[in-house]
Amino acid sequence: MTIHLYSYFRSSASYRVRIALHLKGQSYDTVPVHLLNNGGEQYAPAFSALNPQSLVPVMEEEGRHITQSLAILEYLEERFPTPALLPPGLLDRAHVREISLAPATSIRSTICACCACSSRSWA
Ligand SMILES: N[C@@H](CCC(=O)N[C@@H](CS)C(=O)NCC(=O)O)C(=O)O
Repeated sequence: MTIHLYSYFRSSASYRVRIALHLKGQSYDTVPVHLLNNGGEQYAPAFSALNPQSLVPVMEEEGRHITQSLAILEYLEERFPTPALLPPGLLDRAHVREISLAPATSIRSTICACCACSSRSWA
């Protein structure tokens, strides 16, 4: 089963998903979405049809698409339980979520330093 990851090389939201895929030993194809070229390829109709928020990452498996990096990470954790990303202890898992939720709770990343995000103020 091939996983496709729509991704931009400088996107922190994308590279957390790339890290998880590598940790879980899952191969995937990268579909590059350049956030600056051509006015931002994330706004191209074909990509906006996949993700109306016009944000990377988007992960595709079996023709279905998942947006939002944290949702993708949770999916990968349940789909490929071994090796686990989350520690076994209940409180330890809560602490991991404390850290991982913070940058992902807004629709757009508030900490990403990629050239598209850093040129904007999200307020
Ligand atoms: N909360 C989202 C944040 C996604 C996000 O902000 N992606 C940025 C790159 S890191 C993006 O696609 N920016 C394009 C734009 O703002 O036009 C997630 O965790 O997936």
